[in-house]
Amino acid sequence: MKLEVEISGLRLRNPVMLAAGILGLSGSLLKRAAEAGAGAIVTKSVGLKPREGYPNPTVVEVECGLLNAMGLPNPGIREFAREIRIAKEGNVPVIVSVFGENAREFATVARQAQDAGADAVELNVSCPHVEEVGEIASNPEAVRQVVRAVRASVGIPIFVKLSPNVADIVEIGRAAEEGGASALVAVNTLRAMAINVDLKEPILAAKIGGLSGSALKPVALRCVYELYGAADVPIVGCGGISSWRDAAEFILAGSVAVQIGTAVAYEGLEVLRQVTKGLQNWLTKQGIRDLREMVGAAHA
Ligand code: RRO
Repeated sequence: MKLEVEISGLRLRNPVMLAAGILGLSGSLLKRAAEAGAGAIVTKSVGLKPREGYPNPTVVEVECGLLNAMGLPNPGIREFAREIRIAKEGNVPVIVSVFGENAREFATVARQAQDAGADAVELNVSCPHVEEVGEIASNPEAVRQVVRAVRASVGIPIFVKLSPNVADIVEIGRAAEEGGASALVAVNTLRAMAINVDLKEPILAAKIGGLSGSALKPVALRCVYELYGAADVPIVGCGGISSWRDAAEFILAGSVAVQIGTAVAYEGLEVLRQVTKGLQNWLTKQGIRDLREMVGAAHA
């Protein structure tokens, strides 16, 4: 029985990836995710120059998930190159999440990520609460231009991480594909907030952040379902996945692989292997030899 998937030439031993952000930018932590069974790992987003991010509090737990507004903290791609090399010791594809303030900057960072050994890049056009970056995701022309610029500057696969905070995700997905995306990742976090009733003020220092975890799952699943068939490139599901059943839903909706983020924060890295094993048992019980037979099966 085959759990291996190929996404635009990138071979994954299983379809369960570590999502961007959750383990930050430490190469050795990312390597541990590979050792814990991930099929591929995605780094936290990295930009051209070092960036501090927002002051605390940057994360708050709400009843149905996690709210974060980290504000893209990162050491800049030059400094990060060393961590990419360490992450690669895990022997699974390392996908470097990159961002920029414009198409040129995206292309420069992506090129440097490629030079440092990235197996693919994931373009973060969808950070929900950093204006210069988050706005790209709701503008199809801007998405097309960013992807086109990156396509002209790198030879590795380009994943584009889409936002759920848009009226028509299909229009944005198609724009990414037209620009030269190799795969679409659906989705980043949902714009959200929490208020401290005693202090009568927003809890996050940035006031508005992104919601991840179980509340996001049905939204993300709908996004994958809508994109399937509308886009020819593979779709990777992301949002509130914490069990093999969640992952199976995303596969049936049309994703060839899934990314797990918040559940790693709650349950640890073991969740990666648990989800993979669960998927394996599911396929065995259904008498299915190749996971790919299940991709999009809910559309029949
Ligand atoms: O760093 C962040 O605050 C952040 C990013 Br880059 C993102 O893409 N999504 C998110 O929820 N937080």
